[in-house]
Amino acid sequence: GYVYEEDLLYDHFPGDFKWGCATAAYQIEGAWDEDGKGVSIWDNFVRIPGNIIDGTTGDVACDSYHKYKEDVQLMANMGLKSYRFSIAWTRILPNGIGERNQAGIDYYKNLIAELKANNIEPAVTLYHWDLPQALEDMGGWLNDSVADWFEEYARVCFEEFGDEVKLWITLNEPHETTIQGYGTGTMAPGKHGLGTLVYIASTNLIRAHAYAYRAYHADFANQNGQVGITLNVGWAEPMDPTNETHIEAAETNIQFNLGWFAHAIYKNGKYPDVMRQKIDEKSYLQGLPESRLPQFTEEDSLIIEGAHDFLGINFYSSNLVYPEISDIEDISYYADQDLAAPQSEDWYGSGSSWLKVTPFGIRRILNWAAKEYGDVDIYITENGFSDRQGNIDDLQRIYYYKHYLNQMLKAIVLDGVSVKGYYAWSLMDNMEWAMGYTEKFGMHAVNMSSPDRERTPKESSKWYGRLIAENGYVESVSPCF
Ligand code: PNW
Repeated sequence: GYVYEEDLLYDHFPGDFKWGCATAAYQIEGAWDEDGKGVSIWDNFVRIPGNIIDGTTGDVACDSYHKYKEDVQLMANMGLKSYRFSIAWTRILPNGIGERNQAGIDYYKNLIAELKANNIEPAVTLYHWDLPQALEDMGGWLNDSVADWFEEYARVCFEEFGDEVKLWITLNEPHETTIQGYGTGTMAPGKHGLGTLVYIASTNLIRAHAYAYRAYHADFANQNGQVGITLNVGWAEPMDPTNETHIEAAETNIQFNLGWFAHAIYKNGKYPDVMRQKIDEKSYLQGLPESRLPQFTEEDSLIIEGAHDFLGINFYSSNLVYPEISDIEDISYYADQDLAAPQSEDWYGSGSSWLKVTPFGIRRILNWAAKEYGDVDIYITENGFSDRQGNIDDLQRIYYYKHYLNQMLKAIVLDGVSVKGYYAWSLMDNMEWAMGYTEKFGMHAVNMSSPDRERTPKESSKWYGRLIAENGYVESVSPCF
């Protein structure tokens, strides 16, 4: 197993560092059919028995639609500088395109005003997985027109909120939208095409991001904001760091995860070479008439290349990678990589099967991204720890943040990576998608059995508030850390 680097660097973050917490509309808002909101793919997905492990829904969730003022006070108490939340597409455009819903627009205007009144900057995600059902009925992310639909929605948001919002995230984790939504079927809309549909959806997700980015810089540049995308990636550590084939497999794994979406946008308008080569060759050997990995048109390629003002990374955990040739009959995104990516038995666990505590990974992925994509501004748009009990005294969560954030500090101060901000996932316990309310990531507990959904600060929220106040690690206060 990998030995943790537990030694702390006592130093400060840059003076204008953006400290925040993150949430997503479906996971916290509730009010699923109030005030003219349209139906999203998640509103339907949760109603199919077996999809959500505890049989719950986000119909009410944390009721943030009604309790947003209280939520902003929780943030103010921690001294947050910024809040990352997502807009529910169906509140703005109930049918995905066409008619606007004023009550939905007003909700976000009020939330933004409340944040500003407390000196908290909004950082807005346009799409955190809740596609309008009306658009899914027309093929959703598999229909090439979705890039135009998304551009229309993005333009409405820029127009309505752009005077106040200066940090825009187009898509949250397109990797999960496509893998879980169109591959394994574990998330809405629950389609199964792990070696086929996933690459069609990924192509349209990348196009949609780029169309929204170009629309902003063509027609809303006077708003002076920045537009980027949020991508999730685990650090891939070679199982044997002295073995060249293990190093190569780990590199391949990062290209299939982060590079799948980042390469075209941050490098050259194309999918990573290793994906092109492997998927083209396997498609041929599988007797298919064409590669399962689409090509971007030349026109789209030009639109996509360079469509970014920053890179958002969601980072949680790591894997150990070694090469393993897969069966050619296996038509799957995982088989396409020809590798195995287990997690070490020695790594401390969490409330989520996939989340092992690996602080070293955040420093390594930040350095990897800076080297691969040049000196791009990076935001960690999510990072956090789950448990099952939801204990208020959450020392494990504090341990996680303390060591991950110190590794991020090392990436900034010792390695010179341009990290501009950090958003903890999450402000409060919430609807954890297919895991319902069983996995808790919050710095605040929410009483889900009470109609008032009372919030209670956990110890981690206090620890985070102290870190923000110090803007770094100070040896003299380390006992209370
Ligand atoms: C993110 N993985 O998803 C999402 O953006 C959040 O909405 C979610 O609540 C949070 O992480 C916690 O799960 C992820 O398998 C889904 O590595 C899967 C993975 C990572 C993040």
